[in-house]
Amino acid sequence: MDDLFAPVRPRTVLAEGAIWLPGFVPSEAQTLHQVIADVSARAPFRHFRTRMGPMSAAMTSCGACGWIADPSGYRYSRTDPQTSQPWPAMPDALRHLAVRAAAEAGYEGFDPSSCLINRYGPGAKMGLHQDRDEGRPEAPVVSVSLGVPARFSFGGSLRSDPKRIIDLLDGDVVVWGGPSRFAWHGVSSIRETFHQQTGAMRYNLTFRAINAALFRP
Ligand SMILES: O=C(O)CCC(=O)C(=O)O
Repeated sequence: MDDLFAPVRPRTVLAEGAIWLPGFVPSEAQTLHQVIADVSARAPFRHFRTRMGPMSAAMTSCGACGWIADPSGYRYSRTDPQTSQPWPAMPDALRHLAVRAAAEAGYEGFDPSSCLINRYGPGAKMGLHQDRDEGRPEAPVVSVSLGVPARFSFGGSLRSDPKRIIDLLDGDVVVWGGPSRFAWHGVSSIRETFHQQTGAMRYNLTFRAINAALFRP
């Protein structure tokens, strides 16, 4: 039975072009966990090493391009540098979810070519950043949260712009595009807590359309 006293979390416009859809995916959650396991069996989670050291979130990708980082910087690649193989194809369950969420937020015809899968353990975080390497500024970013909660900061196109701080729960989706496409955003350190399906972990799926011609191999 639903918890009658659970706070109502209405869909919320975070800024022009950016919308938070609380609890958008609960019925698909089981399938998504299986899909994450299948993708990571072929393209294992890893902590990319940047100039500042290893990233605290472990990552993998599926789709035509995957996001990668190394001491020379950040970019997309058509192959997984760890296996030298193309990234696993994006499973239909993921693609359909992203297309449906984008449409719900007003972005019809979203065609994601990359899904970055982040895995955060307790204490892992993601610093404030913009997504600006995709070469497809007209396409939104679709971000799906699974597992334990995360505190998400969402600002404007300047780093110094004021931020909205929201708690993302299992099944929440945030979509940003249009005037918010280059909004600064980040995730605070994940608190040690428990989720029935993911234990202490949080997973985030970030779907983006990429201009693959800009990236090789
Ligand atoms: O984990 C999140 O909610 C955000 C992830 C993110 O910003 C990214 O992967 O670029």
